[in-house]
Amino acid sequence: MASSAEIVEKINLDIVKHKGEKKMASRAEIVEKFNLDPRKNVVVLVNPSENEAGEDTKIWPQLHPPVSAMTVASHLIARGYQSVIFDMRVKKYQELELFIENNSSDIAFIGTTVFVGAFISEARKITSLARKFGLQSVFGGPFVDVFPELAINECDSISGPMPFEEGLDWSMIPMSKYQKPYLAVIFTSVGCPYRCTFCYLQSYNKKIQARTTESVLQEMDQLNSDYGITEFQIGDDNFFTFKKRSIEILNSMKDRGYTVIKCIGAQQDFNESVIEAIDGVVKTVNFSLEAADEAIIKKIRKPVKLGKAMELNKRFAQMDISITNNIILGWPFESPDHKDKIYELFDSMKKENPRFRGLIYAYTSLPGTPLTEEVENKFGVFPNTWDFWIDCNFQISEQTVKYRPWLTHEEQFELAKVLDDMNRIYDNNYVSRDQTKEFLKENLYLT
Ligand code: B12
Ligand code: SF4
Repeated sequence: MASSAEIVEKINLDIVKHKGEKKMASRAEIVEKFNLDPRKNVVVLVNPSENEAGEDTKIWPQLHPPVSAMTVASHLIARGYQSVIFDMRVKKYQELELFIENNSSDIAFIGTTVFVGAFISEARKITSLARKFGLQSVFGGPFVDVFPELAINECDSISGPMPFEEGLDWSMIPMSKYQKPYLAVIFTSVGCPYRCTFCYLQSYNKKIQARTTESVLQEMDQLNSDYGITEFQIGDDNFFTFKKRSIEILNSMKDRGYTVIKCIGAQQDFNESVIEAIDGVVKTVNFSLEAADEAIIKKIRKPVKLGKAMELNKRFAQMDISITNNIILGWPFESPDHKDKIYELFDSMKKENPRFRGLIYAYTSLPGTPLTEEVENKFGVFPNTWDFWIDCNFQISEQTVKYRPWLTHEEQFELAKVLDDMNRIYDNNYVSRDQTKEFLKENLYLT
């Protein structure tokens, strides 16, 4: 059987080898690859919801835009396809079905983005809908990249990640100055050079791709002139992979009076010139530690040092910059005092920087990562089926205990309580644990 990487390579929609160079597939090549009717030129791209369709805006007033679908749509539009995005977090299935029914004679295919979790079962619904109207269902997205051989059984064709050079056409979704319902999240790059063993980037060979400074600024300028937006979030896995480029982007943003509400970087990349460029333009920096214990940090190959985290936290406090730092509890191979080490570390970070926010998650095995493989070697292989990964998310529930076989059910529900308390204490702007507890007690959240 061909490996996942070979299958992805074989079916990749947009990259075709051309005398050793990469070039974008033309419309004719897309027609050939997917066996499409060349007369049909409408593509429906569906971003499934993990909640009931159309309900997300009631829960969160601001949503991450459907960037995956927008990226695919931008490619297809450039090749003459009219692309329509249905984001099922804000739309109902009846609306999607009605659109398909009214336009089925023009629809070339229905494309769906699939992440691990509830998105998987939603994607299955989309295939049924496509079949009802005799249309092709095409899947892409991070889960498809990890398990192409499972995905292909659930649809008609699959496609790997696409080249990533141009900005997105934001007129495909409703945008507004107030960033409702969508935040202005710009991806300037994808991928990361580090090799943390738990990270989704290690599940498959995701290449680093970075856009030019000009293309990024052009996209921001467009959002500014169309909607008056001056504040942007940067969605990159690691914005500082290519420091010179990131510094150029930040300096040009400063010149234009733009700000970055949040960006993510790996601790190692925050050198003097990066910190200088961040000053006065970035409001929140996320540099995650993932663990408060050097032994775990070494085991997961995270390129961080706890001492440097403290220094950075202090520097950012002086610059009035907020910090968010993700940490994971419940690692396989974790020592029992990890919890205490997190309390100790986050207490000191909060004391140094009242704008420090710690976000604590339960470790959950993600499909295909080296750490999941290690877990499987020790605790047994997870079923290699489409259905198994439907419940996968970072919350602890009856449905998700199966992704942490090194802990009993009881231990996991105990862990859930600790996470709850920790998040209440550190995910806010109070300076000390005592001060936070006082406040929460008064507000009856914490007993
Ligand atoms: C925004 C986001 C979310 C948003 C979803 C927003 C949305 N679109 O609806 C929310 C907050 C809801 C979310 C939730 C979760 N997420 Co999330 N999320 C992301 C994030 C940060 C950005 C996604 C993105 O826009 N990427 C940028 C685009 C350009 O890249 P892309 O998605 O890979 O798309 C490319 C290709 O995949 C392909 N492609 C994509 N779709 C399609 C469709 C077609 C038809 C084709 C042809 C090609 C194609 O082309 C695109 C361009 O190259 C990613 C991390 C990341 N940096 O990617 C995690 C990520 C996708 N999430 C992940 C996870 C684990 C989760 C959660 C399970 C976490 C949790 N809370 O418990 C939940 C899922 C909940 C559930 N049970 O269903 C993992 C997925 C791992 C995997 N192998 O599937 C990721 C990769 C990060 C991680 N932590 O490891 N997430
Ligand atoms: S530094 Fe972050 S994005 Fe990079 S491999 Fe590690 S966890 Fe993944």
